Amino acid sequence: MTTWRALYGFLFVSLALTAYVAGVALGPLRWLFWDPPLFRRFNEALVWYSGIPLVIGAVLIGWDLFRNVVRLRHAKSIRNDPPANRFFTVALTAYNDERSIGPAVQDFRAHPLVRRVIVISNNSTDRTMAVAEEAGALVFNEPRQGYGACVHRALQQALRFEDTELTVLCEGDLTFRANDLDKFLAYIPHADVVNGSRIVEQLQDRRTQLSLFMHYGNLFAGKVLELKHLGMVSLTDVGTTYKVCRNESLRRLLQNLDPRINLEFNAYFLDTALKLGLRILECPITFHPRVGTSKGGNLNNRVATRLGLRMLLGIFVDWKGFARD
Ligand SMILES: Nc1nc2c(ncn2[C@@H]2O[C@H](COP(=O)(O)OP(=O)(O)O)[C@@H](O)[C@H]2O)c(=O)[nH]1
Ligand SMILES: [Mg+2]
Repeated sequence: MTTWRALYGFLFVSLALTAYVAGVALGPLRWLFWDPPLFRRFNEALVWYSGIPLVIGAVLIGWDLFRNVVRLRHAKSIRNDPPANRFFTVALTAYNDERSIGPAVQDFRAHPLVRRVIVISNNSTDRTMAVAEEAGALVFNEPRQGYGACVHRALQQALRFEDTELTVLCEGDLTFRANDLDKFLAYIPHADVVNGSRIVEQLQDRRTQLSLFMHYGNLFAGKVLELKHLGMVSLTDVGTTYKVCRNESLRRLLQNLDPRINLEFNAYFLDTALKLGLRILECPITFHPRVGTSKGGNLNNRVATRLGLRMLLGIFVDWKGFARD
């Protein structure tokens, strides 16, 4: 069930608070410099009428909380279904990542529960494919350019192996490490997809891509997505690639995912899975400095802001608008 009322209620509350704070901030300016009567009336109206969206928002949030979420919480249960087969197929995305892909493949291959590592290169023009192969990975090229196309192909390719039930999706840029697979394994009995969260202070290296802005931006977007699926999930991050999926659930999910959605793909993946009623559970993971240059949303705060706004648009409205051929 999608809790649209709570989501839009939050939008109304945000609008109200913005108007209220702007109104209060204008007060001293008026007092100090300039106070024509019309401007004064506008300023007072801004503060006074900000109460309207505030009430509308509170009613909408309350409606979902007390009518729908209460019902969901009553029907709640803990799933405890350990997979019969605990081995992983690991799929790593790579785009001109020749500096990191070798050690990334070796790191995952060294984990005792990893059956194989596959690398999906996305038209890399450097030695990514050769290095991955030398490190012992099965290597594929995805010709459709873009992070979404690369991730979609990685999941599709991993599902072809029938000797594993668990698919790991990760990036080959050394920001994520194989060590965390043990944490994922502890969580998987309770979920269809265990999604890594990088937004855990104690598990971030000092020099990661996550600036203060990106840290709180991801947390904010995670909470907004949670508002859309109240009572079903707890989220603190929308941008991690690193996740473990049960193959039976992933098969169903993948049919509903459009590979043309690009850098917004992770938030889109979570939103779509939740709409299908899949159980998503977050697991704290360690996050390390990137080796090689970022080509994604973590390049700088400006790029991250644009990506964040697009993710919010996808959550509030729809993802279809972001599909690019
Ligand atoms: N941005 C981007 N990433 C791609 C593409 N194709 C594959 N990828 C891979 O997707 C992952 C995310 O990109 P990355 O540069 O690490 O972005 P960041 O995690 O935001 O710094 C990496 O493993 C890339 O190699 C593409 O066309 N664009
Ligand atoms: Mg990365």
